[in-house]
Amino acid sequence: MKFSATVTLQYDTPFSPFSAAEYVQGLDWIKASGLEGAELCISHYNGLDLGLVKAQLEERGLSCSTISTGQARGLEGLSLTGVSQDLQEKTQQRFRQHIDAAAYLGSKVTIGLMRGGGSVSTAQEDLKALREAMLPLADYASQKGVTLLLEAINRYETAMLNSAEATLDFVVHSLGNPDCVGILWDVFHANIEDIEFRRSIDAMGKKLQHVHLADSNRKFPGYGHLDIAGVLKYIEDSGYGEYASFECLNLPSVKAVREETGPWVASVRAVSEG
Ligand code: LER
Ligand code: MN
Repeated sequence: MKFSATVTLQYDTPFSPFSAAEYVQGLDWIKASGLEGAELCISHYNGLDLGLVKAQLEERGLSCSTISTGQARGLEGLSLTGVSQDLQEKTQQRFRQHIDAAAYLGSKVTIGLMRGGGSVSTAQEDLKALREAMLPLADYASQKGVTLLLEAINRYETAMLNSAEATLDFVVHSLGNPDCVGILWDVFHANIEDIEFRRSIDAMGKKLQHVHLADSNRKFPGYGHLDIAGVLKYIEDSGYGEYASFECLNLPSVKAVREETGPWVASVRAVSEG
């Protein structure tokens, strides 16, 4: 298993202990903490020098694990479903740019909140609209050799695809199980929605392609009530070789997140290797 942490390139996020202006320091911190990659939050490509970012990663021997795309939902109202035709087209175009960037960086692309919010009463139509929006993106991603990560997100943030099992069912039965679409399983969301962690991990099998790490209260691992090290050991023992990526709030403090990430990863590695 590889580890990464959130780094934001343009707009600040509560999931990174560094501001966008400090993103190079964020990369230095990831390297010094012994992680393999950065999960890059990219909102848009206007004025973004991706060649520079790639060089900054390479100088440090780091990879980009996945491109986190959701900021543009809040900032620009972009969404694959439930918005005007114009915004849907703009969202398709933005995802094609993310896929091009991922092909260049050798990363994956996340589809999280950009799926749209949906509603419980329109669930069937919402998922049909999501299927229609995702199929052309899956075709494009497949041509470019990029994996799309569809994230299971809890019901307080979207009505669509809350649990691992619902997301798996959608990928397999609605999208036709394309190789280029995997599942992003976020332990914080799973603690709200899933029946049992090991059951989800077993059900997802090889479709599990990325993991987000945060404790039950979205604090740094160890500050809530989840046995995250145990969950990671189970995932690792199932043959998982992709990323586990920190996406926790800066709680209990920025200082704690900065100082504890390296030792926490080292302790998890010691357990899985021992
Ligand atoms: C995105 O990865 C996620 O987990 C959302 O909850 C962000 O708000
Ligand atoms: Mn997440």
